[in-house]
Amino acid sequence: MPTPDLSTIVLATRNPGKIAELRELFAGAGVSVVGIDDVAPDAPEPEEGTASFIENATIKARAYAAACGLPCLADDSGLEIDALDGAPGVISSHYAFDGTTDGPAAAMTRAERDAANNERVLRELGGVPPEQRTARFVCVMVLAGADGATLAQSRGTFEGRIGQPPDVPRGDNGFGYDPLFLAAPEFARTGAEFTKDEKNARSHRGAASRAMLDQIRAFRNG
Ligand code: ITT
Repeated sequence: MPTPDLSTIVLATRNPGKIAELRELFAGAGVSVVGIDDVAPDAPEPEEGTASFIENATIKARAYAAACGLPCLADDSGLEIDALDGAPGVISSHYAFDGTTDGPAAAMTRAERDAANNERVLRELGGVPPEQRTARFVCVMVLAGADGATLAQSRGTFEGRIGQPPDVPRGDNGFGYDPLFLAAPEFARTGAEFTKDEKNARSHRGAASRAMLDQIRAFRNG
């Protein structure tokens, strides 16, 4: 197989929080990283499934690679809460709406959706004691070549617990469920209280990115 040209990789996301984290993580690897809106602002958002993180990341990477003709890196991520049998899982971004992306969810800003999701999680965990509020963020990454073929996959996790009000929500950094998520092993600070560098060093996306970068370097040295 010829070595793919990975000098420029498009991040298959419009989530500004994720783009900021990933730019930071890929900086210095000699790979130029651009957002989908930089190269194909009109690319339609692909319809994600509800089967698995890997299926969703593959759908996103392939669709955006086809739309812009460049290698595309997609991640799919979410929060798994043990006491909720792994929910919100693949519907983390729209949990307050049972995963539905149209209707009232479509009229909300990302911040409003995050707040509604967080309220639902706290409501459903009402009365559950701290040691049973274990949870983890999961991130799966798929790199698709310009032709849509899968070139590499990686996975990372970030363990913690969902805090209890009024102790949480807390913190101004990050996004999504970060203000509720007390990171293991200390359970002292939420994901929203880590600096960007601290979060990247410990997070699911950081781990998945480093594993992906190792594979990209291997291609480039290849
Ligand atoms: P794209 O599909 O455009 O990439 P998205 O926000 O929909 O953006 P996902 O499908 O990966 O992203 O959904 C992940 C959801 O899981 C996200 O909206 C958050 O609610 C939550 N999540 C993932 N990583 C997180 C993190 O590091 N901190 C807090 N919440 C996170």
